[in-house]
Amino acid sequence: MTKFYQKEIETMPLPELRKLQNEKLVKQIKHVYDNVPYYAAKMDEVGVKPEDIKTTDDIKKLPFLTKDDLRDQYPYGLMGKPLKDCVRIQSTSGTTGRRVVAFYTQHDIDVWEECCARAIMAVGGDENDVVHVCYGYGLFTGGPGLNGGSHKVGCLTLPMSSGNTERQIQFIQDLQSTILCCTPSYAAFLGEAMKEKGIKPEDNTLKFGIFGAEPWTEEMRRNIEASLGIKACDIYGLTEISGPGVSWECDQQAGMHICEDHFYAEIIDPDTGEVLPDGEVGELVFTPLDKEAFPLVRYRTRDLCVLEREKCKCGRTHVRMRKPKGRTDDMLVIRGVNVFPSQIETVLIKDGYDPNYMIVVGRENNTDTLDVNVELLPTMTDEKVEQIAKREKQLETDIRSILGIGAKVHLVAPKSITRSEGKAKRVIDNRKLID
Ligand code: DLL
Repeated sequence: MTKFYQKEIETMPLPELRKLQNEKLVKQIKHVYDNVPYYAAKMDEVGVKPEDIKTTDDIKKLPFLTKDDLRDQYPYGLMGKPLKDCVRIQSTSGTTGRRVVAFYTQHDIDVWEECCARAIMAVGGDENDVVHVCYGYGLFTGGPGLNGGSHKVGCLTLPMSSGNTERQIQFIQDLQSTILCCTPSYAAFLGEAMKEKGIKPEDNTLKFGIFGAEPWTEEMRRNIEASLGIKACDIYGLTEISGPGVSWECDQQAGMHICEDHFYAEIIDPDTGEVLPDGEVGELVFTPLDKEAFPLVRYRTRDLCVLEREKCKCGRTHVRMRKPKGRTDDMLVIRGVNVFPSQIETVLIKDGYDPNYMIVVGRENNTDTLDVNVELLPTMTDEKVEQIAKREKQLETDIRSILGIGAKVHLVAPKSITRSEGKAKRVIDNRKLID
């Protein structure tokens, strides 16, 4: 039977939900206009005043915010509360120049953790569960978000963080973990590692998985479910809006319910900015309805997906989003980490190479692979094989220190990478992500 963390809100009849959203939106836009001069100026520019926003239908009058605005205003320019009222920051994994830093008041943390608590109970968890969190902890929102949600439900929480697979397996066995939280690629890897150790799916205590932070397919879901002997559910979120828990799948595994009492979602045409009807693919845009410290309005996520309104069998009324189909920008999510081609380019140029390279992303055994082909300079072509291998190792070390994940570097002959007359194509993404 479906479990709920906040049943009344999660199953709220639509007219009541709309009323709640409208009330919150009116208050929120006033809060932003009064406290975020940067956004107030944007509203003034298009001649919209807080009084013009009475219902969610009016939201289309408001200007968008994009990642560029966030980079521009880094770090304090979009804050809605003074620093003394903030208790936490989290940050995206982008490491070049200006990363996105999001601020939280205690209220913001409570809302975020409640959304994660909803996700844990929606898959079937309750206070009897042992929640094994191997998302990264620290600036990344994965670990802290699920950790907080698990506390709210009252589960025994294992703050494992990522890596050290031997120890993960030992703790799963010794502490009898029942809910696994990590990226789907790491879940697949754990499944493989357990198999190699001769641990059968029916021999572990795991029941459910809450996997997200990167795109994954239905095929991958089935593989993970079989290899770990669990039910695997998707969870979505982004640092700018709070972190994991913005939406999540219930035990029906039929799309991710957006916590609509906290986040108003729209789908827009990424080229024109026009709002699209439910069921059409477009860019997902969020307006948090009660965030205090970092209150973004109409934030363009660059994630492409579809919203579905039909009522879910679980009884929840909140809209569902399908798995994101990709992104409108060039950011790659590799093993859950955000990677920009420009980060790799920076390393290459710093190490003395020309920017003639190709990034090849693939997927082997359900884990993302990252290869970087880089042209040798003509002056290097006479070097011995050992010398070239040493160069490759050096680049791999430098790329890892910037990205935080490993890449395989291949130095190739000068002029062997196709030049482009228009925009350069730097990435070949061989992962088949669209269902
Ligand atoms: O990845 C938050 C998170 C942590 C979500 C743990 C779920 C679990 P960021 O690092 O800011 O935040 O990256 C956000 O990752 O815009 C999507 O492109 C992608 N993403 C997140 N969840 C999913 C998912 C966290 N379930 C960016 N499916 C987002 C596909 C996802 N893509």
